[in-house]
Amino acid sequence: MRALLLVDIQNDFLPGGALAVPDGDQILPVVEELRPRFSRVIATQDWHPADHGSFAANHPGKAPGDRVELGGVPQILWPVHCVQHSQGAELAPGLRREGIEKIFRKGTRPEVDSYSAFFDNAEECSTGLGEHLRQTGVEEVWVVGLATDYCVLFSALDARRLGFEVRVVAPACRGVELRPGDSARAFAAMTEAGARVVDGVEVEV
Ligand code: VGL
Ligand code: ZN
Repeated sequence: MRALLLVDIQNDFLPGGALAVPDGDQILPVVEELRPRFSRVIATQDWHPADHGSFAANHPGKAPGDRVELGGVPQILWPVHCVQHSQGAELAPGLRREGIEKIFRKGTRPEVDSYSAFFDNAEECSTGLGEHLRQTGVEEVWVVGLATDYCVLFSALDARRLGFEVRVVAPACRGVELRPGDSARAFAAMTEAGARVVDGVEVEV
């Protein structure tokens, strides 16, 4: 069985949001067009406490884009974003709620970030997504969302590592592009790991 994984399609990652992904809103029509072809749809939400260690504001003298170590792994510092229960953490208004069977929240522990929908960046804690997919008979995970070069990338890599077939629908993803070319490099890394980057039209009904 296949499932569609909606990665972090949240207000703060849309234009005007705290960590706006350029053209992030343009994935919405593409995502909605894909959805009817999936009987299983699962979402993730970046869901940080206000004291989260990935926020530059929580490191005196540091600015977004600076690098530190967090949870024993390298960490890029971000603007405050997706704070639990804030408007910015809400799923995008243009994203239909009906039919989303479960939402997995990540990045909830202040001491480590979590780009992947499956594990935190230190690979210590599972969100439960992998177990859920396996227990409910999913073998093929179709990944869409924000951002290509962070959460989509790490989610696709972990899905491969866990043994799932992975498809990433490129027109339904956008990247932060801190450095130009980051999204292209992310797609290459996903392909290298055995994921197939597709344009979506080949999903069978
Ligand atoms: C993300 C940076 C920080 C993402 C989340 O969803 O790609 N990126 N937190
Ligand atoms: Zn985050």
